[in-house]
Amino acid sequence: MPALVHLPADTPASEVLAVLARDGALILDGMLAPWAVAALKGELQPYVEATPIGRDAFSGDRTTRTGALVARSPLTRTAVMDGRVLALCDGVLTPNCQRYQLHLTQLIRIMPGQAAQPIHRDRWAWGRQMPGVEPQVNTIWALTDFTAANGATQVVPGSQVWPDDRKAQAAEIARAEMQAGSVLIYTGTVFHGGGANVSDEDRWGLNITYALGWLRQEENQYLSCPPQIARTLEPDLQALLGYAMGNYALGYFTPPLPPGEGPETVPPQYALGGADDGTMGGAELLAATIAAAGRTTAVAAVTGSGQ
Ligand SMILES: O=C(O)CCC(=O)C(=O)O
Repeated sequence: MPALVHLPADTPASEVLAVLARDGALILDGMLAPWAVAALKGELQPYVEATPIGRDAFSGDRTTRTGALVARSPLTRTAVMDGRVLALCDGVLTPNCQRYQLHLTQLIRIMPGQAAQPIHRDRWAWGRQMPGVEPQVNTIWALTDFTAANGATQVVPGSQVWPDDRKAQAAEIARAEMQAGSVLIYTGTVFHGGGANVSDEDRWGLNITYALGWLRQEENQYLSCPPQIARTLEPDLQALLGYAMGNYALGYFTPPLPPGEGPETVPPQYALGGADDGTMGGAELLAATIAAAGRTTAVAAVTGSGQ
């Protein structure tokens, strides 16, 4: 059976990215101290206990999934904004977008008796398009120890280069066994799935994922963390939720007011009390768009195409 690489939490991002590029997944050990794990669990506990079990065989009939964690859990916000994880998002996602975004927050509790989840790719949420573009970076923060018995995530190292229809054999599947406070990092393209829980204890994993800024989010952050809550958060987190322009002219809105009573196109942060800067995304994004348009015009002049 293959094993996932374990690296210490303070490993430089460049080294972590090299393993992620090769294997599609790895574990960062010691990301949270025991007291921080206990505090996070305590904050999430009332919501987790009140969460009904999954709705279908894929989400798990002995699994609970608790969301809206940016709105509900201040300590989850710290995990979402963890600089060590964002450095990995910078490396994987920024080559293909101006801004990446929060895709999902979910406490996944796998309870005794849960069967193994089908092995899948998370990127299939968007269909089978965009081969060659990595759309997603995932984390699962272990809030209990993850063991082969209690449902440690199944991961197929190196499978990010497989065709969609290849089925992993048992001997190709690693288990993300790790201590509470460690974090499984994996891409949206690597094959993986929740593990079976054949123990008598719950497995708690805090799943926080990030995606290219021009894709639809799995957890609708504008509804899970609406403006009245988002306005209390720090600006970088607001932007990660989606309360910022994703690119030039991507993500503006118009306050639905009677004629003449409000501005027309404004950036999302206007809904949080921010200023309307009078642009469609700021000078930097405008300059990038004009430069790209210039390149396109030059190519068209040479090739005679309109592309
Ligand atoms: O909880 C896990 O270990 C993985 C869950 C998963 O892959 C999913 O729900 O899509």
